[in-house]
Order: sequence, then C-alpha cells, then structure tokens
Amino acid sequence: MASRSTLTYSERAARHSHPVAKLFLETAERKQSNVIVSADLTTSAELLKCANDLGPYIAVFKTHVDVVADFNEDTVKGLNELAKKHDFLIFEDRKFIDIGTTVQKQYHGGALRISEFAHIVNASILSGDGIVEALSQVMNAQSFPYKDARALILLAEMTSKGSLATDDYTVQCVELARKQTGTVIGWIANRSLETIPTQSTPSDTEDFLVFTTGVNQSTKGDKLGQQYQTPTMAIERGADFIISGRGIYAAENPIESVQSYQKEGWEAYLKRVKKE
Ligand code: S5P
Repeated sequence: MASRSTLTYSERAARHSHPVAKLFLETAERKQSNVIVSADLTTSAELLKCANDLGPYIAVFKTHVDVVADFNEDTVKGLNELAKKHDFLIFEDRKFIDIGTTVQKQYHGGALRISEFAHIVNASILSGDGIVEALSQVMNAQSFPYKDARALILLAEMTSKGSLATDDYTVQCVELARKQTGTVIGWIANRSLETIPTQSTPSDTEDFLVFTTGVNQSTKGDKLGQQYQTPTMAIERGADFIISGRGIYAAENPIESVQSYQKEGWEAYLKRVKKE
C-alpha cells in the first residue's frame, strides 16, 4: 500500500472511515489549502475580523477562546456563521490535560462552550488513557447534539525548546490513538509518526492526520522558546495541515501573508504527492 503521505487528500478522504477526518481532507482539497491560521487574538472583534478576512484562504481556523477577553455567546455564533460562509473548519486548541470527569465538563457546557463550535479539540495524554475515553464518551453519546461532527487529536509532540512530549510519550500517543479510532483522527506533531517504532502494528488503512505547528516563513523562533520550520519543510516532513499564528495574523498584510502560506503549502503538498 502507498504511504499515507503520498496519497492525495481526495484519495484519503474517499477511504477514510471517520466522518470528521473525511471533512478535513475534503475541505483541504476543495479549497486547495492546507493552512490553519492560529488566531491567538484577544478580543471577539479581532477574532471574528481575522476569520472573515482570512477565511477564504484557509482550511481550518484555530482558536484559543480562553484568551478572548470578551468571549460570549455572540463570539460562538459569529465563529459558526463565518465557518459556514467561508467553508472552513474550527479547531479549539484547548489542550485538555486533566482527569476524565473534569475534561468532560470543560469540553461540553462550561464557560467556553467548546463543543458548540469546534470540529476538533486536542488533548495531552499526560493524565493517561482516561482523558481520551472521557472525550470519546461525550462525542459518541446518542444524546450529544454534534455526534459524528466532532473529533479529537492528540498532542504527540511540541515545538517549544525543552519539550517533554518526546520518545515514549509520543509512542504512547500513537498506541492510544490506534485503540480509539472512533474518536482520535490525528495528532499535533512536528513530523510524520507513521513509521516510528511501536509495539502494535498499524492496520492497512491507518490514516491519522498530521497537524504541524511552529510554522513560519520568515523567522526561526521567538524569545520564549518557540521554534519554527517553513511550510515546505513541514509538509516534506509529513504535515497534512500547517499551523501558523504570528507569521500570518501579525504580518503587515495578513491577507497577502495567508495567500503566500497557502501557495507554499499547496505546492509542497503537490510535490509530495507528485501531482505538480
Ligand atoms: O507544540 C506546539 C503545539 C501548539 S498547538 N506548539 C505551538 O506553538 N502550538 C500552538 O500553535 C500555540 O499554542 C499557538 O497557538 C500556535 C503557534 O503560534 P505562532 O504565533 O508561534 O505561530
């Protein structure tokens, strides 16, 4: 079987069993974009303006709604409307980490209303398997209003200097994801994890989506330990979606910048799947 990373988004969408993974792959193909803007903005007005301005060029809009000072019901409504208008998906980068029962309350209900707008969320498995089981229970409950429209990705690696999300922790993310394919559709990682040594054997149809953060066209890092690679490097190393924050929203012209990331990310993808 061809390696996952040399198949096109459409080919992968056609054979993927998870409806949310399919949606991500189809959206990338339809919009010819593998860019995720990480909109780490601190007011609802700035967040929604960013989604409206950059929406046409991205596949996914990534939020940290806990940094939005005036986050409220209208923020949720605005995000949902703009996602429809511009045909993008939403990833709330909440990095759940607590015991299962706490995380269930943080995800569904609660102050941030995350389940109401985020197609995917992420979690660290520092607390063990229970966190994945907990989110799985909520997302797959018959009474859950967004059943089959929500999924989880695992924080398998991090981009910051000195990160402890390495080695056995990363391997355990892969092992756990393989046991929870009804809920886990991929991971945050700096490279493909397809061939890392694991105890379990991947199934023939295994296809976890790779979301890579720390992407920037012009800088190598920041003063707080962030480390960057370029869009091309990230795609060559196996990213399916490239995530950039300040490289896009803090640029002098964010629309020109997102277009440039879209072009570079798409060309690198075409080269990887040999369709250029
Ligand atoms: O390892 C990681 C994982 C994440 S989700 N490193 C990261 O930088 N992130 C997130 O990506 C981080 O929380 C921020 O929202 C974004 C990077 O922003 P940038 O401005 O450095 O591109």
